[in-house]
Amino acid sequence: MDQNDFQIRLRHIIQKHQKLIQSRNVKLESENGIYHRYRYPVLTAAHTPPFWRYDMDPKTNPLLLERLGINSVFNPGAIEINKTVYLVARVEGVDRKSFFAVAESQTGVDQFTFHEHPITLPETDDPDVNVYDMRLTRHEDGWIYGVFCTERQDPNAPETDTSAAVAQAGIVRTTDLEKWERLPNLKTPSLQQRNVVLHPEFVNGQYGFYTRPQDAFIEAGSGGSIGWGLCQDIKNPVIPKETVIDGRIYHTVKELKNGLGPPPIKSDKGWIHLAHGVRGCAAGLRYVLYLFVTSLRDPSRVIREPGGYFIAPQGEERVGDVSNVVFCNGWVKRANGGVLIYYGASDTRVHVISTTIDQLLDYAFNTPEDALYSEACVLQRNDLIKKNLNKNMAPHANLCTKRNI
Ligand code: M1P
Repeated sequence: MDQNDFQIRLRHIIQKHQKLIQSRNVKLESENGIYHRYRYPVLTAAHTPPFWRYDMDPKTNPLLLERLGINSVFNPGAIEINKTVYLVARVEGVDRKSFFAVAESQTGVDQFTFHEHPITLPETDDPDVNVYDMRLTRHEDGWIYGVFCTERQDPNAPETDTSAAVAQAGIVRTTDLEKWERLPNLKTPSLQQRNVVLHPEFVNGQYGFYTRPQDAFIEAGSGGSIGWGLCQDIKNPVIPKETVIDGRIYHTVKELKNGLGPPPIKSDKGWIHLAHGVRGCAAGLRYVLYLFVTSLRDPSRVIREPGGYFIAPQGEERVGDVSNVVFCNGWVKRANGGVLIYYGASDTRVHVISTTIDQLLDYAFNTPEDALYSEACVLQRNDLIKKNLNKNMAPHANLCTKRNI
């Protein structure tokens, strides 16, 4: 490639990236009245700046080859600061290692642009091999905390086992998303932790953490539910006692395991939580998102849990590195009562849905609970049908059916 071709191709790479990050999203018609999906993902591997991937010096890269490829961008933490939405995304290189990087947008639904450099995360004495899924909590103590999963090889695994891993909760804090202070990893009574979330307010003068205890790295074992514990000193974070607050239940969306998503949003009716529930099937694990509400007086007490999933993978969301997964660890409540929910699709890209606090509360308090048995589910549905037909609520509704013989 001569100098001219090199420059033409480089310009093309940069212009293509520019076009992508300047493109607008399209709000789609709501299919359920609860939220709106958007046509395009808000972050993908292609959104990462080309200068993170290419050596742009014709002397050292005369063929203009990609040197450090990016595989995927997913599962971001989210926060709004001065009307700008910031995502701290999980960016995964082609070497499988994840790191964190900040992208920002004024609209929150499109034009997300990465900051110049990814986050250089300070280490503890025992360095992380892999880090992912940061939850951002604006705490009433004045700091913005990032709680993430830190993973390393299991030191107790037999020498022949090169994949056994230990996952723990790492903690950083910042005031500007630029300078990050690393605190010690959270200590809990469990062997492994993932999906740990810091509650935004003090509870009985202590820091409250939602946890997800598990025995092994992939299998939850005796853990796998959403737990809760209090910690006295955030600089020496220890949870002496962990209690399950939202357990796994047979033949529900959270049969195999579950884990809390972003920090809860406070509303006048309770703390609104979004979580992921996992079930196993012939195609592997299926991850969906579900919602529940906890008490304002005691954020560890579930007061309402609608049955079923809130959102499940759809269309292209179903396909990716780990297919059939939606996973959320970031949402923002906007000043007008709107809520933007960011979710990773199949461990590959980030999508957004928009809704409002009113819609979430209506959904939470008026959607029936899981009736747990097929027969009970039919009765539940028949109640709805009877109500609609008796009261002639929807005069055109019976056009959709034939009368029973
Ligand atoms: O691959 C699906 C998800 O698996 C893990 O979540 P959990 O601990 O609940 O199984 C995480 O690695 C998450 O990042 C990933 O999206």
